[in-house]
Amino acid sequence: MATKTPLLDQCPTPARLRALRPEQLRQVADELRSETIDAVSVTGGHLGAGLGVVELTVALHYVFDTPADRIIWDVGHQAYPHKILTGRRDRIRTLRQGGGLSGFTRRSESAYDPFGAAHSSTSISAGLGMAVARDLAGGNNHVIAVIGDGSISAGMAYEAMNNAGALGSRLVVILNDNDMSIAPPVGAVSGYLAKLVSSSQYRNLRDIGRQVAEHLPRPLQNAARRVEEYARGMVMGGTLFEELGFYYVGPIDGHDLDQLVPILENIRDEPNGRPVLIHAVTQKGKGYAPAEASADKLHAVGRFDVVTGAQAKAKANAPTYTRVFADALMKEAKADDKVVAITAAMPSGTGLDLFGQAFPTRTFDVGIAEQHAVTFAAGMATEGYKPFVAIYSTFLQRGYDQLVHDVSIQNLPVRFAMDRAGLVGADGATHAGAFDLAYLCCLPNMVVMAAADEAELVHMVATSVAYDAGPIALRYPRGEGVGVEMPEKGEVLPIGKGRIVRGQG
Ligand SMILES: Cc1ncc(C[n+]2csc(CCOP(=O)(O)OP(=O)(O)O)c2C)c(N)n1
Repeated sequence: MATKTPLLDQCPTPARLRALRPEQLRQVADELRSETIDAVSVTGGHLGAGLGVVELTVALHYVFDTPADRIIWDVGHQAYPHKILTGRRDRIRTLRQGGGLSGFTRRSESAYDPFGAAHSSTSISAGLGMAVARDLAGGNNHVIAVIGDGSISAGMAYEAMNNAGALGSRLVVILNDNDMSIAPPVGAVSGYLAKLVSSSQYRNLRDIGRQVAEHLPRPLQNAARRVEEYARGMVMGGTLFEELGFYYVGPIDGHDLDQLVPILENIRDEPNGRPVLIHAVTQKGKGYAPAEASADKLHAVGRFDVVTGAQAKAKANAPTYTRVFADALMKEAKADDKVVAITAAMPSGTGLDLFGQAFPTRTFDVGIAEQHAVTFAAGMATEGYKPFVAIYSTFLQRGYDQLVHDVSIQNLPVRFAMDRAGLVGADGATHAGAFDLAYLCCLPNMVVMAAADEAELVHMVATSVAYDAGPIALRYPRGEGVGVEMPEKGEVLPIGKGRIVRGQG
């Protein structure tokens, strides 16, 4: 363990955390942050997101009665500090190792993980289900969903908010707005959130409301709330979230425990609950200089040196399949101006960051919106374009009816580039590209190709550019190729012809 953590040592469970005085929480957060950095330096994994929610994690477990109160972390990649605080500190250096802790939340791992995650944008739906179940059973616990500004770009989040507003069940949504997805966030909602945050006049008036709330005894806090509502009405009119039926609180500083704790207490003690959305502004990678300085805020890392932030990188013997795909597609796109590329918030993971530099007007990052990505591609295909939808095999599952109904049944020539096909290692079962062969091969009109090596991948990219008769998918694994000699140019392969390869002995 790198640094001394005297207060964190006293908090093996949230119950012990709740015995501390509020003024001790700042130190707990600092210790929790350094413990998170130290653990991830040993295991690798998601770092930036967890560092951004350290204060939120402390405040939530301090104010709410977990695990009876449910905290649902969207995606779950930011939950390492939560794991440290909820009885798993002794195993935190087994994160993402065989037999160790999952890199995401998992129900079987802890009572403090009420919902398993890894694919994004499920938290509000799951939380609403829990809230409604509580109401039916006559319970009175709280349900809190924490969702990032990237993950709130997905359709599912809006389906859930739309329903929550109509049902009026008591549910707390915390929008963790760090102005980052893995890459910078895209789209109109991201612009809208930035506008909310930058409205400083609004913030000043809200601060008045907050100060009043802090200094008055409980019954008078309604007056404080009226100040807040007045402020909101005067400056912004209703926010999008209010139009959806939520009580909107924010933007607040998600690293300021003196602000977070009283606001969460106010919401906890609100007798006539309804859906509430707290807009917390945070900084991804907060408190660790190498993370704050890096372009992706160290979203995901290998093992690293805590002092320098330098990551241990194994020497590559061959280019990655992702890189080979991107290079091959760029070559094809130079020769054919109908080739366009689509990613759902994964430009670097799919290699489309490179494609985007070469062909910015022919590259579309649609946000975390796989369903939309597939149908958007289908629309482009109807107009004679050759869309390549580059999505990890596991995330394409999100767009399955779009694959069936919009692409396959209409026999539209959409090209699916499925990265991370097969097992993916440390991310575990939720990220394994295990099902694409089963879910694609059963569809009408669908051609499915699997590259045996990186040279074959180049030929398959060329084949899919040339193939206009219907949908076509190519799958390739995570990581490096096998080191075969690379062709100068991709060749169009005959469809329906395979190769039998036998191993020795
Ligand atoms: C359905 C789905 N698509 C893509 C991903 C890959 N992914 C993991 S985290 C992430 C970014 C999430 O951004 P945000 O919610 O803002 O959280 P932050 O990492 O910024 O805290 C993405 C795209 C995913 N987990 N699930």
